[in-house]
Amino acid sequence: MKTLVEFIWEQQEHFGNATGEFSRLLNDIGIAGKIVNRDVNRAGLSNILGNEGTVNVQGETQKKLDVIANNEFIKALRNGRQCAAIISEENEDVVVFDGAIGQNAKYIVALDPLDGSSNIEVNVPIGTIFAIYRRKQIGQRVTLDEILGGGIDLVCGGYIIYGSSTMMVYTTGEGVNGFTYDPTCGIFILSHENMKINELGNIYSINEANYIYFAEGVKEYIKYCQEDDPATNRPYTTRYIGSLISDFHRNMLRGGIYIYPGTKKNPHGKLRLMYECIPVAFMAEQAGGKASDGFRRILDIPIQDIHQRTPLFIGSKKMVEKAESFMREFSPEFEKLNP
Ligand code: P6P
Repeated sequence: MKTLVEFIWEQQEHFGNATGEFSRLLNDIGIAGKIVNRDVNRAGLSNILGNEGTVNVQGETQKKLDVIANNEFIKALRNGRQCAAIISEENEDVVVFDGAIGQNAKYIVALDPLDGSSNIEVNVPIGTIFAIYRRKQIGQRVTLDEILGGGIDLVCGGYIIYGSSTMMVYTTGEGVNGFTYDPTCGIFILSHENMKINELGNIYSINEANYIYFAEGVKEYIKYCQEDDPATNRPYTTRYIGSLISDFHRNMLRGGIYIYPGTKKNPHGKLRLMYECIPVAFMAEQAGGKASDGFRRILDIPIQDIHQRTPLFIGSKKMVEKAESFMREFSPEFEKLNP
């Protein structure tokens, strides 16, 4: 049995001269995850279900738990003093910490504190998604120019899924590892070492209610998934939970493809680049999978706005490549729609 803390310190030794700051930051995220897990698990009993009565920067109704989760992560990261600033789905602007940490801490965390929160009332798994960026220079207060001007490097992508069990899954570029939370002793324990996505799966995950708005390439790929061809294990089956982390976690364990495409109405799709797509793309690639916007690697898309959206095709490598081939053949015009 290896705990998250033991694993983090072991990895730190592997990095040789690590100072322990990143390890402490990752542990701070784990602490906030435990607190959010407690709140999510008791939501029906503590009058924290329902809407906050506000909307976030995306114009989406904020659930009470969205705000609670956001505040818990900001508090844990501020107290941990290893993070200089936070980019959150729930905050329009970058949250830069006051004083020395806002200038001298080495890391910036981009966060969707509680993704899929519209599912909370119906007990569907939801998740926290995070990316950790290392600052190229410290000593001055974090600015938007630093973030958008190439002043940061991605060093970690991860999520915490609050499901039938709570798990923390992350990568620092050395493979993907999953830790299951043991509530009886309050620790995350390594349960899924070196996770790998099958090159080919038989599950496709997309909200087909939007079918009439999809690009021809997406429509053709859906038809491909539904064709009767036992030699290629088709028709595939479809699963769509409506909670990115739940759909992605299934892909990590069983293989498959998740698509949230751009449409003629919303060519950039719905999901946000910095704190949803980049973290899951980093993990997908580290697990042998693939992640693109239908044409370009997610991790190569330039960050031009902290709340920028992008289409997302992610999961089993061969399935993403097949979907990309349909996009190239039937919807080449969509390639130009994204910056
Ligand atoms: P739709 C949740 O709001 C979310 O950001 C993802 O977690 C989820 O996959 C997607 O949106 C669901 O969107 O339009 O299918 O309801």
